[in-house]
Parts: sequence; structure tokens; C-alpha cells
Amino acid sequence: MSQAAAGANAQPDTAREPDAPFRIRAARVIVTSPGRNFVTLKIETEQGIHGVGDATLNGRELAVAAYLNDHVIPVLIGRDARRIEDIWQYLYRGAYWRRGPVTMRAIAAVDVALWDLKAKALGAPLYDLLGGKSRNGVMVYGHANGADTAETLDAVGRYLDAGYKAVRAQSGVPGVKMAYGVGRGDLYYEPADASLPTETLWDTRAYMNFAPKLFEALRVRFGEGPRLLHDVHHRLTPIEAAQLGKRLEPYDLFWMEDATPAENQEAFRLIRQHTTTPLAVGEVFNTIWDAKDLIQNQLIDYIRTSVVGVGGITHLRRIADFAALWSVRTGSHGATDLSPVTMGAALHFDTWVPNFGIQEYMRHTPETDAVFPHAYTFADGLLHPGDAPGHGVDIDEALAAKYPYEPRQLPVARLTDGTMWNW
Ligand code: CS2
Ligand code: MG
Repeated sequence: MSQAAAGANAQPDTAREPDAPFRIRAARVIVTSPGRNFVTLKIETEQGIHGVGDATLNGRELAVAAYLNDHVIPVLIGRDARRIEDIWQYLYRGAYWRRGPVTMRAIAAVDVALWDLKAKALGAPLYDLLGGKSRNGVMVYGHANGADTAETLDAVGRYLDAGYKAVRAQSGVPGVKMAYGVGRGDLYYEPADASLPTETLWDTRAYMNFAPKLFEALRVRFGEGPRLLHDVHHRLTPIEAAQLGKRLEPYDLFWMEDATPAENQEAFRLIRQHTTTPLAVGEVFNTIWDAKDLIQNQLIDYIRTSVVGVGGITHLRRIADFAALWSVRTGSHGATDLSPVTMGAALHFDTWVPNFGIQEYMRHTPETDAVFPHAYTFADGLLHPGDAPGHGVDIDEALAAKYPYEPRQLPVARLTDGTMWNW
């Protein structure tokens, strides 16, 4: 780069003098829609080794693709792929406008691709680079849902029959049009369903009266054995969340998730004062700063930050280590909008992380699985990352090219009087 192009006061970039084999030769963004949209970053070294990272942000996919193409890939070329930490710091601190879901997903894609690449170069599964196995398998929870209580109970039964040790239960609520979490079809719940946001309705009172009855019915039918989870999806005020947590206590939930929008971390203090139902939060968090007060004040029990949401393994590891000090365990987000690449990386992370709690697992469609060949397998309610070098997930670019991007957005929610609410 010429002095003029670099700026008059430019210093030599010390991170750009790598040994040739590990130089990043190329990086490219692959957008594909095998049933839903995914954004994938592939990084290649001079040596010919490649790593793969996920950058999917549901409903905002092309914003991250543009961030990567315009602002990240140009500064990656020529760097030493082994310097994962330095590249992370460069992309995080080097972005004056730091944090946020777009930036942090772009950083995550780079970070996960570099961990994949390094582990492949060393011929080791990624969990071995993190510190090795802490457990024999990763307990996951599946998503059971139905239009009403009877359908939801049947859906939970099918997951238990399939060997799941933990199941999240969501149900249609009488009087509520399109309640959160009620899918179409059995295994493949997908909320991003249209090119313009679908309008749904929300009725807090109807939901608050219904939810405890659903869990009572679940315990009557399935007994005390199964771990049951529930996602409130940011719909309640703090005092409503406190009330719901209290009403759910007799049914021994594994967790109540996203009871209120957590941009106000202080709200959880109020919820915590009133209920012992375990609390989980964090799928929309981007960095440790979103979770710091919740964790150090012991206001939550599970932190749901994911590899793709918080800038990759490098930063998720910091959050998990911090959480461990306060007995907060991990419970990473794992909806279908997190690609198989994120799932593979998450499973290596989960296999290592000492304060593991649970991993969310929504199955991808067969089309998605074919585009992303992967080493992970499911057996007896546990996922196993496999022992392939790296994170064990690749992308079939020729197949990916057959599924062009399709505009899709997440729904919005309004209260019954028309007021905008949190979806
Ligand atoms: C949900 C997600 O998995 C969960 O817990 O909250 O389904 C969420 O709605 C989607 O990931 C949004 O893209
Ligand atoms: Mg959720």
C-alpha cells in the first residue's frame, strides 16, 4: 500500500509479516439459502488449508455480508492466520464503532474460521486446542411446540421418545394469534417466514394465565423426570416475569428464558427477588458487557450467548470463564438460524467448557445438512462433536450455489390494542 493510501502518519503493520505458509491468501463470503439463509466465511492460507465460520444474522443477513466484504476481508488478506487473538483484537478494538450484532457476527465468522483452520493445521479436533474434553457428550434440548396443550404434550412426548433428556415446550395460547414458538411442522420451527415482517398479536394476561397450566399438564403426563424449559421471548415486564416465575415454581423448570428484554440488566434483580425458577438470558447479547451485571450480581443461572453472537470462541470463552466465578453455567443459543458451522464450533466449545449447562439444538433441514457436511452426531439426548480436525463442519460451495438468497424477515408483535411490543 502506498504511503498516500495508508495515510501520512502510517506505521508499519507488525501483524503483516507472517511466515508465508500461514499467510491468509483469500477470504470469501458465501450466501446460500438451503431452506433458510446462511452467511458463511471461508478463509484460505497460502498453504492451502481453509477454515469456515458462520456470520448469519437472521433477517439481516446481507448487512453482515457487506460488513465482511467491505470492511473485514480487505484487512485480513496477508495476515498470519495463526494470530487468532491479535486478529480478534484488531477487528474489535480497531472498529471505532465497536460492538453490535452486525460487527460481532462478522468478527465471529473470522474467529471461528481461524480456530478451525489452526486446529486443522495441527490435525486436532478443536476441543483439544481449548483444553480437551471435559465430558463425554453435550446435553441438548429440543423444541416441542403445538397449537394447543394437547398438541404440545404430544410433541414433548415425541422428543422424549427420541431420547432427549431436556425439552423446551411452547404452545399456542387461546386468544393469541401466532404465539411465539409455535412452528409449522414437527422438527423445523422457523420464525423468519416472509420478505416483510409478519404481524403477530400478543396478550400478556392470556399468556400468564395459560403458561402455568401447560406446565402442570406436562408434569401430570410425564412426571418429574424430564427437564422442561420455556422461552418467554422478551414479552413481560419485570413484575410480570416475577409473577410468572413464581407460578411456575411447582413445575420445576430447568429454566425460564428471556423473561424481559435484558437491555435493562437491573430488571433481573426484581425478578430474582421473587422467584427461584432458574433464569436464562443472552441470545441477543453481543459481548461480555451485555452480561456483566447479570453475572456478577448472580441475577441469572444460565448465560445463552453463542459462538456466532459474541465474536466467536475467543470472546465466548471469556464470558464463560467470568460466569464460572459466579456459578453461572452456559446454555448457548442454537436455533436453526445458527448454521451447522456454529453448531459444530459450539459443540467443541461445550465439550471443553467446565461450567457447561446445556446446548439448544434445533435440527436443520436435510437441504441445509447437505450444504454443510458435518462430523457431529446425535445419540441418546447428547450431541457429539466428532474427532475430525477443526470444528468438523465444511461447506459444499457447488451445492450452496444452487440455493440463492431469499429475503426473509422475523415477525413483529403488537398488543391487542395495536401498540407495538417486543416480538
Ligand atoms: C429463540 C430463537 O431459540 C430460541 O430460544 O429465541 O428461536 C429466536 O427467536 C431466533 O433465533 C430468532 O432468529
Ligand atoms: Mg430464545
